[in-house]
Amino acid sequence: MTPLTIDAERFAADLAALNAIGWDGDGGLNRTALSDAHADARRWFLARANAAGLPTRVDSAGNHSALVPAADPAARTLLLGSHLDSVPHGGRFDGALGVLCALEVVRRVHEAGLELALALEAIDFTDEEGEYLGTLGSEALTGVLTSERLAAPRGGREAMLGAFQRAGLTEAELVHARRDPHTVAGFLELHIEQGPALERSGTQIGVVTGIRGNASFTVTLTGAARHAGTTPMDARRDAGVGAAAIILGVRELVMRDFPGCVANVGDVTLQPGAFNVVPARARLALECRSLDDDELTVLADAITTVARDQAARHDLEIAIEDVGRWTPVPTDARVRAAISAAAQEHGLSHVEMPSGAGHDAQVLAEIAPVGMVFVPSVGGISHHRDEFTSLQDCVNGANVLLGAAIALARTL
Ligand code: HGY
Ligand code: MN
Ligand code: MN
Repeated sequence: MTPLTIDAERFAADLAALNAIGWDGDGGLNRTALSDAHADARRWFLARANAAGLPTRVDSAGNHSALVPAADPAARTLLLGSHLDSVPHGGRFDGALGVLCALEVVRRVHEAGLELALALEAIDFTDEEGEYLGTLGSEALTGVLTSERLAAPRGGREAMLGAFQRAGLTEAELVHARRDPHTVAGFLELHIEQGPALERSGTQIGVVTGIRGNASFTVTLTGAARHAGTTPMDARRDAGVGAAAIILGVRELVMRDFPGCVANVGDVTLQPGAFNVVPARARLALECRSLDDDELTVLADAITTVARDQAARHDLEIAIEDVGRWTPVPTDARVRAAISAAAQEHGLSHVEMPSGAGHDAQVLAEIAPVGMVFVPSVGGISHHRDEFTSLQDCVNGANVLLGAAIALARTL
């Protein structure tokens, strides 16, 4: 029996329309969480769902959903989705492709009039990328969002509360987005790989085995502002030099002692920030990642030791603040099997592989079995305007998501 497939023409038109929302060409995609462009994309999502005759819902964490109820009103729900927010100057496929594929899956199930044992829900989670918090919407839905996290969000508390206000969200209401875990049968996420493996091996579908964990910190170094022209080089407490020493020291540590891990300093701000003043303060946005939780702890400790040693060497005070920790998680064998079977059914090559990037799926794993479908990223590029996945690869992924969702709605 030929498997149900998506409406590729409608899907392609929707992908082009969605890609344009927040796209500024040279600068890439600027659809950061709770921005105007993000709100435009979310309105577009609801409108497309309504146009297909699907009921929609927005919860108190701003998660946006399109629903296909099951015949039995007490049926649990299989969630499908990802995130419409992007990093600054990002790409058009990260997250957005997963939301569009989920929308197309629920539209096709609805149109085909399939009677499934589970309700289906295409969901767009709020602030996955961490403009403010990181996986905010999925943490609110699973109930793992804590007041400690909200007290020290990666993007700054004032900025987060301001964004909430503009978006009509309130911190107090976030907790009401929590779902009874017994109502969630599972979570399926389609995502671009964001790395080079599938393209290099010429494989069409990635069946994700596990998702890397992440420990994020802000590191603040304090030295002394001095005249850059008159202060002897050996008499400076230069926070900028300390920051550079930490960046290089962390890279050296990870490449020498943690081969399967990564670390990144994605932002450095120096103050007062003038040509002719020795920097008194440096703030570093630092993260590190591992597929194993114990290793992540050892890695994070080793990195903070390097930071403290370099601060001491450069006669700087140091403050290190933990601003987020995402646990590495395995995907569920049943979900992996359904994805592999769907790829097989569509005659698509597929391979099991880990995810180097973090995803909402690793948060949903706290309450339900999860799985991820990867499609190839051209050149392995992501979080950049050149991020690209071919239309055929997108359609392949959506068809696999459709097949896996139908199978899981009968077996989970
Ligand atoms: O950082 C990540 O891995 C994801 O893009 N939020
Ligand atoms: Mn993503
Ligand atoms: Mn991303």
